[in-house]
Amino acid sequence: MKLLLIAVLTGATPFATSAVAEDHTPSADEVQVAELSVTGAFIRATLPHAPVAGGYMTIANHGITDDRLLSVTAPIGERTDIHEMTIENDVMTMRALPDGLPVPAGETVSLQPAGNHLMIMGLSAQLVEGQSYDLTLKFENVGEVTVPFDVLALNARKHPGLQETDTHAPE
Ligand SMILES: [Cu+2]
Repeated sequence: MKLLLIAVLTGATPFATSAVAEDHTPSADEVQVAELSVTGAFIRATLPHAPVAGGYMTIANHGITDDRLLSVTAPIGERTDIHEMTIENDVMTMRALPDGLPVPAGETVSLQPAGNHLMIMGLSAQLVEGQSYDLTLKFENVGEVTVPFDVLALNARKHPGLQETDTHAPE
């Protein structure tokens, strides 16, 4: 597996024009922090004035220590919750995970549409496909890591750059 190490980015403003030309093609680059790796991070684009947006990614824990995603901060939202999706009486409901999201040793945890997800609330701007925002993830064990989230289409289901790991996934 190709590992691409990305240094933790510092304080990039969402709409700042960068002197350095950047490749904005969604790449699903892997971001590593200690034994954790985050891949396929994306946010769904929003309609104008939409108050919330969903964020998705895959977190793999290659270590021998259980970890936990405690909190997330986004530059374009007042607050970001970690939501769990459950089905109660045939109705899909979501609720914030008060103790964060467990990432057990040796396991891979996916946040995906119709499943657990990040919910960015109080959006300060419309999210447009092709943008990218740096979200800061705080883990109990490995600490903070900044991960670029590509803004994909309104109905995106997965990051196009993410490698297929399970071709037999049920639909
Ligand atoms: Cu939610």
